[in-house]
Parts: sequence; structure tokens; C-alpha cells
Amino acid sequence: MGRLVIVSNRVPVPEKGGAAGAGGLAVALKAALEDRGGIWMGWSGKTSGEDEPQPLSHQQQGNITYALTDLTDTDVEEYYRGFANRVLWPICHYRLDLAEYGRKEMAGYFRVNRFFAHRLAPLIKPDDVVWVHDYHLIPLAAELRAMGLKNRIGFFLHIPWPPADVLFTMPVHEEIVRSLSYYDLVGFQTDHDLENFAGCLRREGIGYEVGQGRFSAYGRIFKGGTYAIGIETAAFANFAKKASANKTVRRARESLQDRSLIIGVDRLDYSKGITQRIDAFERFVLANPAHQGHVTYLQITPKSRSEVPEYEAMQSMVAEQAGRVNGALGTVDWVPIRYVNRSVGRHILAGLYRLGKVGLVTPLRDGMNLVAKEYVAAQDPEDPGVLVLSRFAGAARELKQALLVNPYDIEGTANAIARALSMPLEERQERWKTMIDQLLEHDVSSWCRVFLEDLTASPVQTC
Ligand code: ADQ
Repeated sequence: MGRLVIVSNRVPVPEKGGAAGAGGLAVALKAALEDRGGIWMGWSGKTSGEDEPQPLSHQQQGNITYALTDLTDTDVEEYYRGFANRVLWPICHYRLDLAEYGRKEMAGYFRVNRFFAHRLAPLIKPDDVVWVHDYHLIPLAAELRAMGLKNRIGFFLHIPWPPADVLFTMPVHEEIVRSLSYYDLVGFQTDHDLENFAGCLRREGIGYEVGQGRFSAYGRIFKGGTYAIGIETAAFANFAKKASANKTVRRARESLQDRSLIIGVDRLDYSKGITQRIDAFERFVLANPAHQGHVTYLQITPKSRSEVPEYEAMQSMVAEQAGRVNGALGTVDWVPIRYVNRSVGRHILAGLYRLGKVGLVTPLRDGMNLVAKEYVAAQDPEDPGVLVLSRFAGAARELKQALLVNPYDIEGTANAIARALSMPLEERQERWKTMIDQLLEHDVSSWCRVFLEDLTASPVQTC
């Protein structure tokens, strides 16, 4: 069996002493790398100004090589901030209104992918299997093939794939779709994303399905599949169980003073539906006077991508909104919303989820949403909380026993919060049991294993 080569925009290089703080995805991919030996390559997160970046820096840890490259300021501006995060991210989240097209940024995106390919290709041996992750690196296989690479190359998209009517508003949509045809296996989070992709191929007569999950397009045959990402369910449940002894979790519990906790955890991103969620919480409190003073909504939201204008604008918008609701509804001894802009360790996060009677996960659109799965995994089996989940998150296709809501329907979400808080114990336990069984069976290790098995079994590209 050949080595595994993983490529992603950023690389979670473990701190000395292990990956204790890392999320499930990083842990699972690292385990797969340890198993076969291999390389994890990506951007170091640093820039070299306008100078040509130094050669790749290598860090060897056991049988894994972490290979990192710097990028120039222009690369980061065009490839990362420009095309990846101001075109592909909004388009894939159905936000045509936020996409900012620029020829310079599009060219930069393809240029940096070529640069990645040139840095990576010399490291690859003939029987290595290459696994490319996410929207930053869609053209990477095409660039590697142009350099003569014949290896199996797979791609997994962590975010949604939009319908043709949305994707085709993007000037370079054809190059993006064509780029995917150079992979041997293209993986999506849900059947819905895969259907959207097939629809894009059909719409312009570019390609068609040839059976057994394979597509024919641009003279190539490749496989498409659905691989719903999971979490490290058993380990996360264990963190949550042990977290009651943690000082921060204990202080959080004491500070609630018997109030019911509603918890939301998201990166500060417009796709996560945070403003609609605050509106729904406000509506819930106004419509349910008996709950006034007896609930606390904790929203933990680390800032992200602050250098992208839409994200910067959102920071002040959400802070202002939370402040306004607290001003309008709060009393001298009750602050309805605790809004926190910071990251917390995974053990603490698990403990906070377990304190939550309601997990509010209401993205407007999400590839999967791991927070929904973490919330379920963290619950006390004897007295589980209720997940209120957007039907537009990939996770809703698996977690059907959550209270599914349309996050654009503020009143509907407010009603779901009220229903969650008054749900009888037996119903909570039944719903939770079905969900946790699903998450234990389909965890992140099985996701990783199944993708790699399918990639290894897929026929190699002939062109
Ligand atoms: P994200 O958009 O980042 O991921 P999500 O799936 O929810 O969204 O994952 C976020 C992760 O960050 C979770 O593991 C969560 O615990 C962690 N996190 C969030 N806020 C935190 C905080 N304050 N402190 C500590 N940790 C925090 C993208 C796609 C998703 C897809 C994933 C994985 O957008 O749809 O589920 O990739 O494929």
C-alpha cells in the first residue's frame, strides 16, 4: 500500500506533545497518515511579502512529514481572501449577493493552485494516494495531471455544492467544474450536493452519469460519492462526561443559577444564521413571558476571516444586535444573551454543550455542521438536551430526530425553542438515542476509512 498525501489550505501541525486541542477531523486524518505513513502539505499561514516564498519547510513527526509553504501577500489577497472566500464560499452557500468577482482574484486562485502543484509534485512517489481537501484547492489535480502525475487523486468538498442556477452565475464556473473531472473520486457531504453537481454536468450537456456512481465529462470518467463527515463521537462523549469536574464548566454551571441554558457555538460567519437566531430567541422570550428571567442564551462565536469585509461588518452587526436585545429584555438581575467572541478548548466546549438544555444550530446553509453532532454526543443519556437544527445543514439529513427548523422562519424557530424547553424526558431520551447511535456508527474515523477505500478501489484516470 502506498503512502497517503493529504493537501489542505491550512495544516494542523500538532504542538509538541500531541494533538490534544485538535478537532476530530485533524485527529482522524493524522491517524490515517500514521497508519500508512505520508505527507500533509499546505499553506503555513505566513507570507513572504512580495518575494518568492522560500522552499517548503518540512517537519517530521513519526512517519508523517508536514510540508508547509509560505505565500506572497498578493497570493493571499487573490487566492485566499479574494476568490476562495469572496467568490467560492458565498456561491457554495447560495449567497449570490455577496460574491465579488474580479479577474485578478480568479487568475490568482488558479496561479496559487499551480504553485502548490509544483511544490508538491516532487514529493510524490508513484504509488502514493493523494487526498485534496476543500474549495481552496479544486484545480490542484488538473495541475498535477498536467505535470504527468498518474497517481490516484481524491477530492472532498467540506461545504455545499450549489444548484446549477447558482453556480453558473460565477464567471469561471466551467473551469471549476472541469477541474473536478481530473480527480478519480470527488466526495460531497450529502446526496443533495452530489445531485446538484450531477445537475450542473447535465445542464450544459457537459457530462452524464455512466452508472455505479461514475460520471463521464470532458473525456474523462471519474467517481462521485457522498461521504457525510462525522466527529470523534465516543471520545467527545467522554470529554463531556468528565467535564463537570472542570473549573470553567463548574463556574459556568454555578453562574446559571438554575436558569435553563440555550447554547449556540459557531465561527462568526454569515452562513451560520446567527442574526436570525438572535431574532428567534428574542421572539421566543417575548412570546413566552413565563420563561423571562429563567433562560440564558450563550452564544460562543470566535471571530473568523476578519480581513474579509463581509466578516468585519458582521462582527459589529451581531455585537450590536446582542446588545440591543439585552438592553430591551434584560433586567437588573438577568442578562438574556451572553455573547462571547473567543475559542474554548474542546474539553470545556463538551462540558458546556452538556449543560445546554437546548442546542441551537441554525445555519442558513452548511455543508455538514459538526457542532450539531458534538452537541448530541455531549449529552447526558439520563437527561439529554434537545437539538434544534436547521434543515439546511447537511447534518439534518442524518439527525432527523432533532427539532428541524427553517432558520429564515423566525417565529417557527422561536416555537421550536419553546417546544424543546418543555419536551418530556421520555421523548428527549428517545430522540437522543436514535441520534447518538447514528453518530457512533458513522464517526470521523469511519468517514476517513470509507473515503480512502473508495478512492483506492476507483479506476485510475487514463488521461
Ligand atoms: P465550519 O464552517 O468551520 O466547517 P463546523 O462543521 O460547525 O463548521 O465546524 C466548526 C468546528 O469548530 C467544530 O468542531 C466546533 O466545535 C469548532 N468551534 C466552533 N466554535 C468554537 C469555539 N468558540 N471554540 C472552540 N471550538 C469551536 C466546515 C464546513 C462544515 C463542515 C466542516 C467539516 O462549513 O459544514 O461540517 O467543515 O467538514
